[in-house]
Amino acid sequence: SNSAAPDVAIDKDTLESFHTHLSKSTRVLSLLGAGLSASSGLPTFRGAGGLWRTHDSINLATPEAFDANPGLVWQFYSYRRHISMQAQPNAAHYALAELSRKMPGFLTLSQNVDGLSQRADHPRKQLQLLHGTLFEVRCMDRAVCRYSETNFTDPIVPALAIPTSGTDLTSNEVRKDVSEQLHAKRQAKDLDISDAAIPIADLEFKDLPICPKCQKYLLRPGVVWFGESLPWQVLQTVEDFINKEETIDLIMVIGTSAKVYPAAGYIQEARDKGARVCVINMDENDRPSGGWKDGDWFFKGDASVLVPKLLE
Ligand code: BV8
Repeated sequence: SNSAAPDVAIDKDTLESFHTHLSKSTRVLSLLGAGLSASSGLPTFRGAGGLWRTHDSINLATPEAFDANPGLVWQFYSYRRHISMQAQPNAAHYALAELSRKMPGFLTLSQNVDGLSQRADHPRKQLQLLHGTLFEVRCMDRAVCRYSETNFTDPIVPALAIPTSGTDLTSNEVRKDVSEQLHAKRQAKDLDISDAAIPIADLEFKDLPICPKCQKYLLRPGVVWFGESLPWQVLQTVEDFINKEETIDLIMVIGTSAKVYPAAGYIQEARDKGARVCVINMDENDRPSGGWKDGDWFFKGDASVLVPKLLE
């Protein structure tokens, strides 16, 4: 559910000009980022409470990090699976799903791996998961074994249960206190699993998810790490949409710092096909690189409040 965000004042004329353009649009893209799920309680990667701030993303979201310390990387992803499953899609996720049903030419490109768009019944054919999802896991051996599965088991293996600080959890009083501490820690600052409250257990290979098919390699999260290519079928689908003959009317850039490529590059590609740009962001400084054009819109505020207003 949405945090009780203060109602966002939107300039009437600006909103009207956007609604007029949207009503005449047939080919529309959206590029979604972590800010879309912020109101669902999930931490973003940069800015206040950003995930990466306490960790260099290179430490946690690369194949090298996984090879070097699969236990640490799995604790990071197991935690994000846990909080993503606890979270609920917000009004913006539902509004985007609704627009998809009304507009066959609307394609959503999501950088988010939290699964919330899927749980808002976003039509699957109109949702491209640029960076994969936390809820697919696959064998590390992509050449021979190639096993992959959809998996919502939390924790995926017992050793990845969110460790408490060794507190005896028998009494409810203690359990309540620990969960409040963990929750407070989560809300108050970055996810820092190197913190004392969530000690990093030294997990052995045998403690981690092992591929049930080949029984030789670890399973890994089905996300795209830095330095890895986006799934070729996703790249193909997006390029096919963009390279169609007709122009693109609009790209909505929602809750993203637009710093990660090639995802962020789609904004310019849409512009090159005639699209006007509508940015929805909490921070007025987070505008896509490549300059601001006449006719673009910028709506400052919480996506979970703004997006339903813009798409109604
Ligand atoms: C690749 C999955 C090559 C894992 C992620 C140029 C071209 C190509 C590549 C590169 C390039 N330059 C650099 C690179 C390398 C790299 C890259 O882009 N690095 C960046 C840091 C410069 N790119 C790659 O490595 C990509 N791969 O290019 O491979 C290749 C090609 C062929 C063959 C082999 C290799 C792969 C990148 C994918 C990485 N994986 N995620 C995981 O999630 O753990 S990226 C991850 O970070 C997310 O998926 C997301 O994409 C990104 C976070 O960005 P945002 O979603 O924008 O979140 P952020 O916190 O930054 O911003 C939140 C925004 O919301 C803020 O603006 C904030 O103000 C706003 N906000 C907050 N609250 C709200 C709000 N707005 C509205 N309402 C609110 N309530």
